[in-house]
Amino acid sequence: MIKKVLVANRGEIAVRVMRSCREMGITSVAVYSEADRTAMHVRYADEAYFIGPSPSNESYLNVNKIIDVARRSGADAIHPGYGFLSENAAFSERCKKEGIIFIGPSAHAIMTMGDKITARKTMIDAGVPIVPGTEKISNKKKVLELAKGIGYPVMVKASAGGGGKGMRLVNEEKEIMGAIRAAQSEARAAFGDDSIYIEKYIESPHHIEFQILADNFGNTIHLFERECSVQRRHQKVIEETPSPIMKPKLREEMGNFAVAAAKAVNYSGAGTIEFIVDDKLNYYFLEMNTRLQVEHPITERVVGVDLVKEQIKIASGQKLEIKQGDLKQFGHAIECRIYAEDPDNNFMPSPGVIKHITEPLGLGIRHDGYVYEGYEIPMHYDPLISKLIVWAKTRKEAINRMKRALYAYKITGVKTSISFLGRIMECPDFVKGKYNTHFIEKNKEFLMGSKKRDRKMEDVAIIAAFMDYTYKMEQLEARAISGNGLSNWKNCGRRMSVRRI
Ligand code: MV4
Repeated sequence: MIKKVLVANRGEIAVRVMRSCREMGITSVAVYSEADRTAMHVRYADEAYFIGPSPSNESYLNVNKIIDVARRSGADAIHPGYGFLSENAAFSERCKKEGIIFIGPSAHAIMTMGDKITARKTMIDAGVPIVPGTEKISNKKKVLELAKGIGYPVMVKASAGGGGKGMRLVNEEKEIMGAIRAAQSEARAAFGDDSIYIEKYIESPHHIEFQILADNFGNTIHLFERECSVQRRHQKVIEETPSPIMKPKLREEMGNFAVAAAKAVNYSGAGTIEFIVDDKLNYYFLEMNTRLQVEHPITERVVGVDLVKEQIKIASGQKLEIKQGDLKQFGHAIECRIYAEDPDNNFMPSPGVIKHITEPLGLGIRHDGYVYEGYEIPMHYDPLISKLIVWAKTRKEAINRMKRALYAYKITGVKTSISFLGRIMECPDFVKGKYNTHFIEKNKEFLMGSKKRDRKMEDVAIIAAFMDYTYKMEQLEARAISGNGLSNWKNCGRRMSVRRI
């Protein structure tokens, strides 16, 4: 059994992982950069080691420094969290060589799924449906023929890409050569690999992903779906489970394909199979994320499983105790990602010192964060402040609970996305569950509140407050004049004239 875990991450996810370690009686080891000397994960951990300058390349991404801390601290395992080294095949392999347990999948699984062309081939062999498209484009003369066969519009995608990088939409034949050149040079610069392929463009898709768990004895289960279609520039904003568009038969089919996808790479640990689903409920494998994801808590809440605990148990060589047939979804969970950014200024990051924070509390609320009053959010990393997760028996109650929680959540010192998230909870398309990946773009008039819709409400509030104030002042003054003992010190004898409505 694992006794000591080095958490090679920071922020809310480092704290999240350490919480499960503590419950399991496992000692946690933090690593931290210059900017993170006062960070919560350092305070929370049982031990903490400095690993260098603030830029991630010189600290959280420095494999040698992290392996060195694992050695010095005597950690028997490393949890990579999400981002940073979590999907780095070379790091998984290096841990293995050093005799340190990597809490995650093998280098083989990471590599196969990280290369989208190889992943597509692997899915075909496993019988998992993929988006109609090509293999690697090697002969540019054949491109026009291949694209015509698929039918426009098509997408040109980088094999090393994912999360929207190295991707181009092509509406008609005359655009395709330019799109290929653009995608290739973007991919070469970002990944050092300019392999590309072509896929049919799915018009207004849903992004639905399935959580899976696999042990090292051939047992693989899925923990149902998460609906992740509320996103902005390939950044998820809100996730919920169950998906409003899911049906029992579809869920079972997709869940079985998710398990087959994981088995095809001999997967070990927690992973996610992403599907793209069109408006006729046709679904296609898009990619696999070989890590614990940001939005994992909604699955934990509705399915009743601690995914980090399961990751650690699997990595220490235990068999999965959970059977597929034992699992069911109970109620509804929604997660809002709270970012230090300014929704009224094109979501510009807003790093700075947290002056005040009041976190929402009460029935059905989970708050995964790491900031405290006086803490300065560094500009070097992701501006995620926290994740607000609510649970209720029904979707409608969960939305009302999220509204209540967002309203109670106060942060000053930095700009946050809290009010923007509140407007999503009020947006008719979201409330009805009728939304796809174009939701934010489609509803931007409604959601960009403080410039349009909300400004009106704010004005009404300001006018009402002023009327209330002047009314009270007038009463006070009236009392002063009638000689009740109060002097009219505030008005210095000036008479306020107010028209009461
Ligand atoms: C697509 C697509 C439509 N058709 N592929 C975006 C991120 C990357 N993971 C894949 N993405 C997409 N691939 C085909 N063939 C539309 C998207 C897409 C998208 C996917 C999931 C969630 C949000 C998205 C937002 C815009 C585009």
